[in-house]
Amino acid sequence: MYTSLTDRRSFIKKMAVLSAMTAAAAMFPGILFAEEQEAKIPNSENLDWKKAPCRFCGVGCGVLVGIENGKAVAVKGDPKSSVNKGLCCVKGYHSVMAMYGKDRLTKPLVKKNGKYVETSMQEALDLIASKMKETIKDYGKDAVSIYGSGQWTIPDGYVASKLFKGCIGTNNVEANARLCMASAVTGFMTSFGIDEPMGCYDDIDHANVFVLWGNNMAEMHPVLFSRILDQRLKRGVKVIDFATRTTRTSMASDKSIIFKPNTDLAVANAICYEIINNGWVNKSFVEKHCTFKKGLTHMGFGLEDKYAFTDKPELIDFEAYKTFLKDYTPEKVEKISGVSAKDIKYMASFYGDPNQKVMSLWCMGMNQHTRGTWINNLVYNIHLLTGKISTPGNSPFSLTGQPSACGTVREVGTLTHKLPHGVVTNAEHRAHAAKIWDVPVENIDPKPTYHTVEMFRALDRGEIRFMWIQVTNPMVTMPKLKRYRDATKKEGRFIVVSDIYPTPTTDIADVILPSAMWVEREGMYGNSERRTQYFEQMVEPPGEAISDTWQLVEVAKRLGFEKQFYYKKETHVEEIYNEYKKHHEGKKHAMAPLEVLKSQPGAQWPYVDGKSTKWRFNSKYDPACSNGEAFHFYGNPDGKAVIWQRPYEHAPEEPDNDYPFWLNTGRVVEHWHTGSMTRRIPVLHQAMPHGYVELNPEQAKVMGINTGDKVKLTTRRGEIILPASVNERGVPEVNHVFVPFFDEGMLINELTLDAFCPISKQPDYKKCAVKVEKV
Ligand code: MGD
Ligand code: SF4
Ligand code: MOS
Repeated sequence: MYTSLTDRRSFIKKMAVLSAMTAAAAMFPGILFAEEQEAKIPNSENLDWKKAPCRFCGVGCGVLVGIENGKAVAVKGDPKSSVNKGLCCVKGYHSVMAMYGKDRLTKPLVKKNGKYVETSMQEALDLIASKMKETIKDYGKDAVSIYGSGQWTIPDGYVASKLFKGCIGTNNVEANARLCMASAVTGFMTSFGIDEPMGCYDDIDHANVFVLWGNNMAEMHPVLFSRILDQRLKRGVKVIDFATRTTRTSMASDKSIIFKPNTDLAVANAICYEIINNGWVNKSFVEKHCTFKKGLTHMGFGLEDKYAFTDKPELIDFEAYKTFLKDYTPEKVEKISGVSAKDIKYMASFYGDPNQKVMSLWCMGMNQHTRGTWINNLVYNIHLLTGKISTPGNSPFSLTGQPSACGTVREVGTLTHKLPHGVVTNAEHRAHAAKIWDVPVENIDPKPTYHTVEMFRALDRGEIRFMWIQVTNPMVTMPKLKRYRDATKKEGRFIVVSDIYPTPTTDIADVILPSAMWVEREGMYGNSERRTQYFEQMVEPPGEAISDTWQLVEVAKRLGFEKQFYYKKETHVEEIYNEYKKHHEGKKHAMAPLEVLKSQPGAQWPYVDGKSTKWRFNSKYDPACSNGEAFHFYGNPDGKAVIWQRPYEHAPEEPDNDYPFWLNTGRVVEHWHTGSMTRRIPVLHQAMPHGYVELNPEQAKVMGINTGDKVKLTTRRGEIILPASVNERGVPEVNHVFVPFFDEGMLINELTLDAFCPISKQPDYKKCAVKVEKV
């Protein structure tokens, strides 16, 4: 029996090494650690090497895991993987160590009189099922919910969706990818009518110019960034970093351009203005393949409960769009954005030059944005106006944060409005899913319920009474955390948490289930380039830990859905994948057979006639194109892509006299999100032992703040004290600060704002107003 799981976490704090920041500063993603890892394994040829996708980020590197006496002891990059060609980053190389932290959860724990008591798995599952039944009886089916993850394997997310949407009949299914990729999804849906990138990582080998739209690739997508730097050595390509803060990416780029928060909207419009004004429009492409639309504006930020918004798109013509752009001349936008007209013209010149192949890359800078859908649309506009899309090297490319945000959340559809391959609001899609799920079609509710922020608000209000949280740590990662943490603790709420380690989220659980992670079980992930990758079970999970899929299937059976969850084999994965594949049949989205995924480092959907598709919407590569033209944007009924008129608008909270700084937050290369795994890997923990606040060096000097000094940050939502970091990792602008979110001891989300993009419902973690004081 444990009186407090927090005690079990205290060893992390003891491991902190003060001088380790210097070690981290000397380390560059990739390369260095390859040698170190090899050196550690004298008999690497005696190990049994098995292939898997990396556990951590959405790049989805292929790795080989070295097994010795039933233990995973080493990792190397899989030279056969076209993603990483044998390379890994520091997290990948040390990933197996994440399984062997001393305080793994090994037994189900049930809270009794404020204390956690070990119980058997059978009893814990019985308790969960009976609580769910009771809640549904007392409060209705929409009082039970599941909050999952882009780190769910495809089978985990699939059975969750089938149980909640198909069997119980509630759309209370959400995942942390709402915090992460939702704006990318609505960007794709509004511009192309179908989700996920048209291009692939091979674009890196073809492009001459790379424009990074607020994407610290050197730390967040290190292996892909290494591939870009490798192309620079080989072919002299150009890298332009367009961002609000100077990072390792800026330092490694050919040009760093800094803009004021939210004004990327204005700059993107100015680039389009330049393209049109200079006659650089690819007229035949635009005439054949594009339409122009505008939507509603000034629609607020979702700060109030039950906020609802539906856009009203309207067709416009090219002339109207041209007139709209007159407000966005480079000279006018210089005043808004702080980017010189010269630099705007410089960026536009690459997009406008028919001889340059341009790849635009982005991730959280554009997605965590209260106008996230818009900025995704605007970058597509640039590529559509110039026809630089869907061909090798001409590629607007939305990168993904998590290993299966695409595979599990977007493709399986674990969001309130989604179904595997479809949306709940469409009768045909419901019928199709119901047939495969073997449930009456009336079971599937045609109305979406709550997106993530609203789901936690509904828990607070008491509309939701039961929440099952799997593979995510929301008590660290929700914005405006206090409200949502207090919600979980209210009387009459029942929270189940499946995790592998104690976390601030297990701290608020009524039942904790120990999960088997990554290669302790079988599964698949889907990465940013539509690549589905399989991994087999390689080692035994500790104690009674078991896969999230199995936990869900066992509870489903207890709820009376034996028929729908009858799987012949103990591991279920093969049967579940084959069932899941049926949802995606057809040329637009077919998934590769399991045998193919087992035999090679993944395959890219649409997988048709035994082949992966590298470039979609281009009839040379994509078997789903059928209009007889070179390009076919078949996601939209008219076969065309949409160029959107979207204006620049302000962020919901900007610095003022009381809170004079911008607060920006994000990740660091060493740590995976909330650090629950990577902080248990000694070398990563020592390299980056605790959170900090980065300040502008000149301003820090004026304020008398040096690295290590204590600084108090205050927003309208809360305050925290952190050590300062000056001139170490990143360099913010004057009146800006940056704080990473990996340290559960310094919860930056106590301070962040829960405003979100009205279309995607994705919160903006990159912008709010903060006061900064030395203490
Ligand atoms: P993770 O640390 O990835 O963070 O937020 P989270 O998903 O909350 O949490 C994964 C959890 O799963 C960990 O507790 C880990 O121990 C557990 N786990 C690992 N493997 C398994 C398994 O196999 N089974 C189970 N059941 N559990 C497992 C990420 C989220 O954070 C994201 S995606 C984004 S993009 C947002 N970014 C962001 C930001 O930029 N700034 C701020 N301030 N907040 C942010 N929050 C969001
Ligand atoms: Fe893993 Fe991402 Fe690093 Fe590749 S870049 S090794 S997928 S964490
Ligand atoms: Mo969040 S999908 O990992 O960046």
